[in-house]
Amino acid sequence: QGRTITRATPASVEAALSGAVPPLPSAKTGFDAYLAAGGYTLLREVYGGARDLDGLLKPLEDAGLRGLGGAGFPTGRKWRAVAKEHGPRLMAVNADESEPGTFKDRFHLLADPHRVIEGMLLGAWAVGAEAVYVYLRDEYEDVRAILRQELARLPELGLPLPPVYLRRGAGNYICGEESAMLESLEGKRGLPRHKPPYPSQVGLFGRPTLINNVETLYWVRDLVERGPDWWGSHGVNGGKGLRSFSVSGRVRYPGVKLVPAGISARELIEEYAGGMQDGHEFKAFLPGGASGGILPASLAHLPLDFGTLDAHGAIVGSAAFVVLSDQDSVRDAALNLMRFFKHESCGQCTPCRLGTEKAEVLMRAPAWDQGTLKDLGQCMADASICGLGQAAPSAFRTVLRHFPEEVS
Ligand code: L3W
Ligand code: SF4
Repeated sequence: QGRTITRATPASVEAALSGAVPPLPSAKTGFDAYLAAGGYTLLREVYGGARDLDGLLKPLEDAGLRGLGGAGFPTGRKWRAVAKEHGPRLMAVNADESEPGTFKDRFHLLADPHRVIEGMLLGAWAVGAEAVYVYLRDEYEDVRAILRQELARLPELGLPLPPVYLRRGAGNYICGEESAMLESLEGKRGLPRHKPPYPSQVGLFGRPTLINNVETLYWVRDLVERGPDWWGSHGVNGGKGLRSFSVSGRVRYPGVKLVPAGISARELIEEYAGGMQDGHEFKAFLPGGASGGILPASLAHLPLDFGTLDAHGAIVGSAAFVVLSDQDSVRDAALNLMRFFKHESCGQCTPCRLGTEKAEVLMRAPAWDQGTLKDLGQCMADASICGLGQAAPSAFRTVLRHFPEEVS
Protein backbone atom coordinates (compact mmCIF):
# COMPACT_ATOMS: atom_id res chain seq x y z
CA GLN A 1 0.00 0.00 0.00
CA GLY A 2 1.31 3.48 -0.82
CA ARG A 3 1.01 6.08 1.92
CA THR A 4 0.91 9.80 1.46
CA ILE A 5 1.81 12.79 3.54
CA THR A 6 0.45 16.30 3.18
CA ARG A 7 2.54 19.29 3.94
CA ALA A 8 1.65 20.88 7.29
CA THR A 9 1.58 24.65 7.64
CA PRO A 10 4.38 25.65 10.02
CA ALA A 11 2.87 26.39 13.40
CA SER A 12 4.42 29.85 13.60
CA VAL A 13 2.86 30.92 10.30
CA GLU A 14 -0.52 29.66 11.42
CA ALA A 15 -0.17 31.53 14.69
CA ALA A 16 0.85 34.74 12.98
CA LEU A 17 -2.14 34.57 10.65
CA SER A 18 -4.74 33.78 13.27
CA GLY A 19 -3.29 35.60 16.24
CA ALA A 20 -3.87 32.42 18.24
CA VAL A 21 -1.33 30.26 20.00
CA PRO A 22 -1.27 27.04 17.98
CA PRO A 23 -1.44 23.67 19.68
CA LEU A 24 1.83 21.78 19.68
CA PRO A 25 2.05 19.26 16.88
CA SER A 26 1.94 15.67 18.02
CA ALA A 27 3.34 12.46 16.59
CA LYS A 28 0.88 9.99 15.09
CA THR A 29 2.41 7.36 17.37
CA GLY A 30 3.64 8.94 20.59
CA PHE A 31 5.60 7.37 23.45
CA ASP A 32 2.66 5.65 25.16
CA ALA A 33 1.27 4.10 21.98
CA TYR A 34 4.72 2.98 20.87
CA LEU A 35 5.41 1.37 24.24
CA ALA A 36 1.99 -0.31 24.30
CA ALA A 37 2.73 -1.88 20.92
CA GLY A 38 5.94 -3.54 22.13
CA GLY A 39 8.27 -0.62 21.55
CA TYR A 40 11.58 -0.51 23.44
CA THR A 41 11.43 -4.26 24.18
CA LEU A 42 14.52 -4.75 22.03
CA LEU A 43 16.32 -1.87 23.72
CA ARG A 44 15.52 -3.39 27.12
CA GLU A 45 16.87 -6.73 25.85
CA VAL A 46 20.26 -5.31 24.95
CA TYR A 47 20.54 -3.29 28.17
CA GLY A 48 19.39 -6.29 30.21
CA GLY A 49 21.95 -8.64 28.62
CA ALA A 50 19.34 -10.85 26.93
CA ARG A 51 20.85 -9.94 23.55
CA ASP A 52 24.55 -9.32 22.93
CA LEU A 53 26.28 -7.22 20.28
CA ASP A 54 26.31 -10.05 17.75
CA GLY A 55 22.64 -10.73 18.42
CA LEU A 56 21.96 -7.16 17.36
CA LEU A 57 24.42 -6.84 14.50
CA LYS A 58 24.04 -10.24 12.89
CA PRO A 59 20.45 -9.67 11.67
CA LEU A 60 21.46 -6.29 10.23
CA GLU A 61 24.41 -7.87 8.43
CA ASP A 62 22.51 -10.94 7.25
CA ALA A 63 19.74 -8.74 5.89
CA GLY A 64 22.25 -6.44 4.22
CA LEU A 65 20.75 -3.25 5.64
CA ARG A 66 22.45 -0.29 3.95
CA GLY A 67 22.56 3.40 4.75
CA LEU A 68 19.48 5.05 3.29
CA GLY A 69 20.74 8.64 3.29
CA GLY A 70 22.09 8.20 -0.22
CA ALA A 71 25.30 6.20 -0.28
CA GLY A 72 24.15 2.76 0.86
CA PHE A 73 27.12 1.88 3.06
CA PRO A 74 26.49 -1.40 4.96
CA THR A 75 25.04 -0.46 8.35
CA GLY A 76 26.36 -3.43 10.33
CA ARG A 77 29.88 -2.86 9.04
CA LYS A 78 29.75 0.79 10.06
CA TRP A 79 28.49 -0.05 13.58
CA ARG A 80 31.28 -2.61 14.01
CA ALA A 81 33.90 -0.18 12.68
CA VAL A 82 32.95 2.46 15.26
CA ALA A 83 32.61 -0.08 18.09
CA LYS A 84 36.22 -1.20 17.69
CA GLU A 85 37.70 2.32 17.84
CA HIS A 86 39.11 3.72 21.08
CA GLY A 87 36.63 5.56 23.29
CA PRO A 88 35.12 7.90 24.06
CA ARG A 89 32.82 7.40 21.09
CA LEU A 90 29.85 9.48 19.96
CA MET A 91 26.84 9.18 17.69
CA ALA A 92 25.25 11.71 15.34
CA VAL A 93 21.93 11.26 13.57
CA ASN A 94 21.71 12.96 10.21
CA ALA A 95 18.19 14.41 10.06
CA ASP A 96 19.19 17.32 7.83
CA GLU A 97 17.15 15.96 4.93
CA SER A 98 17.72 18.53 2.19
CA GLU A 99 18.14 16.68 -1.07
CA PRO A 100 15.60 18.34 -3.40
CA GLY A 101 12.59 16.05 -3.63
CA THR A 102 13.39 14.12 -0.42
CA PHE A 103 10.88 14.20 2.45
CA LYS A 104 10.78 10.60 3.71
CA ASP A 105 12.74 11.25 6.91
CA ARG A 106 10.30 13.95 7.90
CA PHE A 107 7.43 11.54 7.26
CA HIS A 108 8.90 8.89 9.58
CA LEU A 109 9.77 11.38 12.29
CA LEU A 110 6.26 12.84 12.26
CA ALA A 111 4.48 9.49 12.09
CA ASP A 112 6.55 7.20 14.30
CA PRO A 113 9.43 9.07 15.95
CA HIS A 114 10.13 6.39 18.56
CA ARG A 115 10.88 3.78 15.91
CA VAL A 116 13.70 6.08 14.77
CA ILE A 117 14.68 6.87 18.36
CA GLU A 118 14.83 3.19 19.33
CA GLY A 119 17.02 2.48 16.27
CA MET A 120 19.20 5.40 17.31
CA LEU A 121 19.55 4.17 20.90
CA LEU A 122 20.36 0.65 19.68
CA GLY A 123 23.10 2.11 17.48
CA ALA A 124 24.41 4.17 20.39
CA TRP A 125 24.42 1.07 22.58
CA ALA A 126 26.18 -1.01 19.90
CA VAL A 127 29.09 1.42 19.62
CA GLY A 128 29.07 2.47 23.27
CA ALA A 129 28.36 6.11 22.41
CA GLU A 130 28.67 8.47 25.36
CA ALA A 131 26.32 11.01 23.81
CA VAL A 132 24.03 11.29 20.80
CA TYR A 133 23.54 14.40 18.69
CA VAL A 134 20.50 14.69 16.44
CA TYR A 135 21.13 17.22 13.67
CA LEU A 136 17.69 18.26 12.47
CA ARG A 137 16.91 20.32 9.38
CA ASP A 138 15.95 23.70 10.74
CA GLU A 139 12.95 24.06 8.45
CA TYR A 140 11.35 21.02 10.14
CA GLU A 141 9.81 23.05 12.91
CA ASP A 142 7.00 20.54 13.49
CA VAL A 143 9.44 17.63 13.76
CA ARG A 144 11.53 19.61 16.22
CA ALA A 145 8.52 20.17 18.49
CA ILE A 146 7.65 16.47 18.35
CA LEU A 147 11.19 15.30 18.99
CA ARG A 148 11.47 17.63 21.99
CA GLN A 149 8.33 16.18 23.51
CA GLU A 150 9.10 12.57 22.71
CA LEU A 151 12.78 12.60 23.71
CA ALA A 152 11.71 14.06 27.05
CA ARG A 153 9.86 10.80 27.76
CA LEU A 154 12.95 8.56 27.48
CA PRO A 155 13.92 8.76 31.19
CA GLU A 156 10.65 6.90 31.88
CA LEU A 157 12.30 3.80 30.41
CA GLY A 158 14.56 3.70 33.45
CA LEU A 159 17.60 2.69 31.36
CA PRO A 160 21.10 4.21 31.64
CA LEU A 161 20.82 5.88 28.24
CA PRO A 162 23.38 8.35 26.90
CA PRO A 163 22.29 11.99 26.77
CA VAL A 164 20.58 12.95 23.50
CA TYR A 165 21.10 16.49 22.23
CA LEU A 166 18.71 17.88 19.64
CA ARG A 167 20.56 20.38 17.44
CA ARG A 168 19.13 22.70 14.79
CA GLY A 169 20.67 22.53 11.33
CA ALA A 170 22.17 25.60 9.77
CA GLY A 171 19.77 25.77 6.82
CA ASN A 172 22.36 24.72 4.27
CA TYR A 173 22.21 21.75 1.90
CA ILE A 174 25.90 21.11 2.45
CA CYS A 175 25.39 20.59 6.18
CA GLY A 176 23.70 17.28 5.29
CA GLU A 177 27.08 16.03 4.03
CA GLU A 178 28.24 14.08 7.04
CA SER A 179 31.55 15.82 7.70
CA ALA A 180 30.07 19.28 7.12
CA MET A 181 27.37 18.28 9.61
CA LEU A 182 30.06 17.45 12.15
CA GLU A 183 31.68 20.85 11.60
CA SER A 184 28.32 22.51 12.06
CA LEU A 185 27.65 20.51 15.24
CA GLU A 186 31.00 21.76 16.53
CA GLY A 187 29.79 25.31 15.96
CA LYS A 188 31.85 25.99 12.84
CA ARG A 189 31.03 26.70 9.20
CA GLY A 190 29.72 23.61 7.45
CA LEU A 191 32.77 22.88 5.30
CA PRO A 192 33.17 19.21 4.34
CA ARG A 193 36.31 17.48 5.56
CA HIS A 194 38.66 15.34 3.52
CA LYS A 195 37.98 11.61 3.94
CA PRO A 196 39.67 9.42 5.09
CA PRO A 197 39.81 9.57 8.01
CA TYR A 198 36.14 8.63 8.09
CA PRO A 199 33.93 9.90 10.91
CA SER A 200 33.98 6.36 12.27
CA GLN A 201 37.65 7.03 13.08
CA VAL A 202 37.82 10.81 13.61
CA GLY A 203 34.41 12.37 13.87
CA LEU A 204 32.63 14.78 16.17
CA PHE A 205 35.08 16.69 18.41
CA GLY A 206 37.76 14.36 17.03
CA ARG A 207 36.09 11.29 18.51
CA PRO A 208 35.09 8.11 16.61
CA THR A 209 31.49 8.81 15.64
CA LEU A 210 28.66 6.68 14.34
CA ILE A 211 26.60 8.62 11.80
CA ASN A 212 23.34 7.25 10.44
CA ASN A 213 20.49 8.67 8.44
CA VAL A 214 16.96 8.72 9.93
CA GLU A 215 15.47 6.06 7.65
CA THR A 216 18.32 3.62 8.26
CA LEU A 217 17.58 3.80 11.99
CA TYR A 218 13.84 3.58 11.36
CA TRP A 219 14.18 0.02 10.00
CA VAL A 220 16.56 -1.35 12.67
CA ARG A 221 13.98 -2.45 15.24
CA ASP A 222 11.70 -4.26 12.78
CA LEU A 223 14.57 -5.87 11.03
CA VAL A 224 16.10 -7.28 14.22
CA GLU A 225 12.77 -8.34 15.74
CA ARG A 226 11.35 -9.90 12.59
CA GLY A 227 14.64 -11.15 11.18
CA PRO A 228 16.54 -10.98 7.90
CA ASP A 229 14.14 -13.38 6.16
CA TRP A 230 11.24 -11.04 6.77
CA TRP A 231 13.31 -8.15 5.38
CA GLY A 232 14.48 -10.17 2.37
CA SER A 233 10.95 -11.32 1.58
CA HIS A 234 10.00 -7.77 0.63
CA GLY A 235 12.24 -7.13 -2.36
CA VAL A 236 11.23 -7.27 -6.03
CA ASN A 237 13.31 -7.42 -9.22
CA GLY A 238 16.31 -8.69 -7.24
CA GLY A 239 16.03 -6.02 -4.51
CA LYS A 240 15.99 -6.85 -0.82
CA GLY A 241 14.00 -5.13 1.92
CA LEU A 242 11.82 -2.05 2.08
CA ARG A 243 12.38 1.52 0.99
CA SER A 244 10.69 4.86 1.47
CA PHE A 245 10.47 6.74 -1.79
CA SER A 246 9.63 10.45 -1.79
CA VAL A 247 7.51 10.73 -4.92
CA SER A 248 6.74 14.08 -6.54
CA GLY A 249 6.14 15.66 -9.93
CA ARG A 250 3.51 14.85 -12.51
CA VAL A 251 1.91 11.87 -10.78
CA ARG A 252 -1.63 11.71 -9.51
CA TYR A 253 -0.76 10.92 -5.89
CA PRO A 254 2.62 12.23 -4.78
CA GLY A 255 3.87 11.43 -1.27
CA VAL A 256 6.02 9.02 0.70
CA LYS A 257 5.56 5.47 -0.57
CA LEU A 258 6.71 2.48 1.45
CA VAL A 259 7.63 -0.03 -1.23
CA PRO A 260 9.68 -3.17 -1.82
CA ALA A 261 13.32 -2.49 -2.68
CA GLY A 262 14.08 -2.98 -6.36
CA ILE A 263 10.81 -1.49 -7.56
CA SER A 264 10.98 0.04 -11.03
CA ALA A 265 10.01 3.60 -11.92
CA ARG A 266 7.02 2.36 -13.87
CA GLU A 267 5.77 0.19 -11.00
CA LEU A 268 6.23 3.05 -8.58
CA ILE A 269 4.21 5.42 -10.73
CA GLU A 270 1.47 3.01 -11.68
CA GLU A 271 1.05 0.91 -8.54
CA TYR A 272 1.78 3.47 -5.82
CA ALA A 273 1.35 6.97 -7.24
CA GLY A 274 -1.94 6.57 -9.12
CA GLY A 275 -0.35 6.92 -12.55
CA MET A 276 0.39 10.15 -14.38
CA GLN A 277 -1.74 13.25 -13.92
CA ASP A 278 -4.46 13.75 -16.53
CA GLY A 279 -3.09 15.24 -19.71
CA HIS A 280 0.52 14.36 -18.92
CA GLU A 281 2.57 11.77 -20.71
CA PHE A 282 5.49 10.19 -18.83
CA LYS A 283 8.73 11.51 -20.30
CA ALA A 284 11.55 11.39 -17.76
CA PHE A 285 12.37 10.87 -14.10
CA LEU A 286 14.90 11.88 -11.51
CA PRO A 287 15.61 8.70 -9.51
CA GLY A 288 17.64 10.41 -6.78
CA GLY A 289 16.66 14.07 -6.48
CA ALA A 290 19.10 16.70 -7.70
CA SER A 291 22.11 14.38 -7.35
CA GLY A 292 20.93 11.27 -9.18
CA GLY A 293 20.69 12.43 -12.81
CA ILE A 294 17.73 12.49 -15.21
CA LEU A 295 16.64 9.33 -17.04
CA PRO A 296 14.21 8.82 -19.94
CA ALA A 297 10.91 6.96 -19.56
CA SER A 298 12.39 4.23 -21.77
CA LEU A 299 14.49 3.16 -18.74
CA ALA A 300 11.52 3.06 -16.38
CA HIS A 301 11.67 -0.75 -16.25
CA LEU A 302 14.99 -0.74 -14.35
CA PRO A 303 15.01 -1.53 -10.63
CA LEU A 304 15.52 1.64 -8.57
CA ASP A 305 18.19 0.38 -6.22
CA PHE A 306 21.81 0.84 -5.24
CA GLY A 307 24.03 0.20 -8.26
CA THR A 308 21.26 -0.64 -10.72
CA LEU A 309 21.36 2.72 -12.53
CA ASP A 310 25.12 3.28 -12.58
CA ALA A 311 25.49 2.03 -16.14
CA HIS A 312 23.14 4.82 -17.23
CA GLY A 313 24.97 7.56 -15.32
CA ALA A 314 22.39 7.79 -12.52
CA ILE A 315 21.97 6.80 -8.86
CA VAL A 316 18.95 6.24 -6.65
CA GLY A 317 20.63 8.14 -3.77
CA SER A 318 18.12 9.05 -1.11
CA ALA A 319 15.21 7.80 -3.28
CA ALA A 320 13.80 11.20 -4.20
CA PHE A 321 11.77 10.23 -7.23
CA VAL A 322 10.62 13.16 -9.38
CA VAL A 323 8.48 12.55 -12.46
CA LEU A 324 8.57 14.81 -15.52
CA SER A 325 6.06 14.80 -18.37
CA ASP A 326 5.88 15.85 -22.01
CA GLN A 327 4.99 19.32 -20.70
CA ASP A 328 8.35 19.67 -18.93
CA SER A 329 11.68 20.64 -20.40
CA VAL A 330 14.44 18.29 -19.32
CA ARG A 331 16.93 20.93 -20.26
CA ASP A 332 15.29 23.52 -17.97
CA ALA A 333 15.13 20.98 -15.17
CA ALA A 334 18.87 20.30 -15.49
CA LEU A 335 19.66 24.02 -15.54
CA ASN A 336 17.54 24.51 -12.44
CA LEU A 337 19.47 21.77 -10.65
CA MET A 338 22.80 23.35 -11.59
CA ARG A 339 21.60 26.69 -10.21
CA PHE A 340 20.78 24.89 -7.00
CA PHE A 341 24.25 23.32 -6.75
CA LYS A 342 25.94 26.61 -7.57
CA HIS A 343 24.00 28.27 -4.80
CA GLU A 344 24.68 25.50 -2.28
CA SER A 345 28.36 24.89 -3.07
CA CYS A 346 30.36 25.74 0.04
CA GLY A 347 33.06 27.19 -2.21
CA GLN A 348 35.89 25.37 -0.52
CA CYS A 349 37.26 23.63 -3.62
CA THR A 350 37.78 24.96 -7.13
CA PRO A 351 36.23 22.17 -9.26
CA CYS A 352 32.91 22.62 -7.50
CA ARG A 353 32.91 26.37 -6.81
CA LEU A 354 33.91 27.33 -10.36
CA GLY A 355 32.59 24.20 -12.03
CA THR A 356 28.99 24.80 -10.99
CA GLU A 357 29.28 28.44 -12.05
CA LYS A 358 30.78 27.65 -15.47
CA ALA A 359 28.34 24.79 -16.04
CA GLU A 360 25.40 27.05 -15.40
CA VAL A 361 26.70 29.53 -18.00
CA LEU A 362 27.28 26.75 -20.53
CA MET A 363 23.82 25.30 -19.89
CA ARG A 364 22.15 28.64 -20.58
CA ALA A 365 23.43 28.66 -24.19
CA PRO A 366 20.85 27.73 -26.87
CA ALA A 367 23.03 24.76 -27.87
CA TRP A 368 25.22 23.14 -25.23
CA ASP A 369 28.97 22.94 -25.82
CA GLN A 370 29.08 19.20 -25.33
CA GLY A 371 32.87 18.78 -25.36
CA THR A 372 33.49 21.45 -22.76
CA LEU A 373 30.64 20.23 -20.55
CA LYS A 374 31.93 16.67 -20.73
CA ASP A 375 35.45 17.75 -19.70
CA LEU A 376 34.08 19.95 -16.96
CA GLY A 377 31.85 17.16 -15.65
CA GLN A 378 34.76 14.75 -15.51
CA CYS A 379 36.92 17.25 -13.66
CA MET A 380 34.17 18.00 -11.13
CA ALA A 381 33.40 14.34 -10.52
CA ASP A 382 37.08 13.42 -10.14
CA ALA A 383 38.44 16.35 -8.19
CA SER A 384 35.71 17.74 -5.93
CA ILE A 385 36.18 17.17 -2.22
CA CYS A 386 32.67 15.99 -1.43
CA GLY A 387 29.52 14.46 -2.89
CA LEU A 388 28.01 17.81 -3.81
CA GLY A 389 30.64 18.69 -6.41
CA GLN A 390 30.97 15.06 -7.49
CA ALA A 391 27.22 14.68 -8.09
CA ALA A 392 26.50 18.17 -9.50
CA PRO A 393 27.42 17.28 -13.11
CA SER A 394 25.17 14.21 -13.19
CA ALA A 395 22.18 16.25 -14.39
CA PHE A 396 23.88 17.66 -17.49
CA ARG A 397 25.81 14.46 -18.11
CA THR A 398 22.62 12.39 -18.19
CA VAL A 399 20.86 14.97 -20.37
CA LEU A 400 23.76 14.87 -22.85
CA ARG A 401 23.58 11.11 -22.86
CA HIS A 402 19.84 10.45 -22.91
CA PHE A 403 18.31 13.62 -24.35
CA PRO A 404 20.91 14.98 -26.83
CA GLU A 405 18.20 16.30 -29.14
CA GLU A 406 17.02 18.74 -26.45
CA VAL A 407 20.37 20.51 -26.14
CA SER A 408 21.89 20.52 -29.63
C1 L3W B 1 34.06 3.49 7.66
C2 L3W B 1 35.09 3.12 5.58
N1 L3W B 1 33.07 4.23 7.15
C3 L3W B 1 32.66 4.96 3.75
C4 L3W B 1 31.04 5.76 5.48
C5 L3W B 1 31.10 7.25 5.29
C6 L3W B 1 29.61 7.57 5.16
C7 L3W B 1 29.07 6.37 4.42
C8 L3W B 1 28.94 6.56 2.96
O1 L3W B 1 27.60 10.58 0.32
C9 L3W B 1 25.77 10.04 -1.08
C10 L3W B 1 26.43 10.85 -2.19
C11 L3W B 1 25.37 11.89 -2.48
N2 L3W B 1 35.06 2.96 6.92
C12 L3W B 1 34.07 3.87 4.97
C13 L3W B 1 33.08 4.41 5.82
N3 L3W B 1 32.24 5.07 5.01
N4 L3W B 1 33.78 4.23 3.69
O2 L3W B 1 29.95 5.31 4.69
O3 L3W B 1 30.09 7.16 2.47
P1 L3W B 1 30.28 7.69 0.99
O4 L3W B 1 31.58 8.41 0.96
O5 L3W B 1 30.07 6.57 0.06
O6 L3W B 1 29.09 8.70 0.73
P2 L3W B 1 28.62 10.08 1.42
O7 L3W B 1 29.69 11.11 1.41
O8 L3W B 1 27.95 9.83 2.72
C14 L3W B 1 26.24 10.39 0.30
C15 L3W B 1 24.12 11.09 -2.27
O9 L3W B 1 24.40 10.31 -1.14
N5 L3W B 1 23.00 11.93 -2.02
C16 L3W B 1 22.74 12.36 -0.76
C17 L3W B 1 21.77 13.22 -0.50
C18 L3W B 1 20.90 12.97 0.60
C19 L3W B 1 20.42 13.97 1.34
C20 L3W B 1 19.25 13.88 2.16
O10 L3W B 1 18.53 14.80 2.18
N6 L3W B 1 19.01 12.75 2.85
O11 L3W B 1 20.98 15.16 1.29
C21 L3W B 1 22.12 12.16 -3.02
O12 L3W B 1 21.80 11.32 -3.82
O13 L3W B 1 25.40 12.39 -3.79
O14 L3W B 1 26.59 10.00 -3.30
O15 L3W B 1 29.02 7.61 6.42
O16 L3W B 1 31.69 7.85 6.36
N7 L3W B 1 36.07 2.55 4.87
FE1 SF4 C 1 32.39 22.52 -0.92
FE2 SF4 C 1 31.61 21.75 -3.36
FE3 SF4 C 1 34.06 21.22 -2.56
FE4 SF4 C 1 31.97 19.94 -1.45
S1 SF4 C 1 32.67 19.77 -3.54
S2 SF4 C 1 33.75 20.80 -0.40
S3 SF4 C 1 30.44 21.60 -1.50
S4 SF4 C 1 33.17 23.29 -2.83
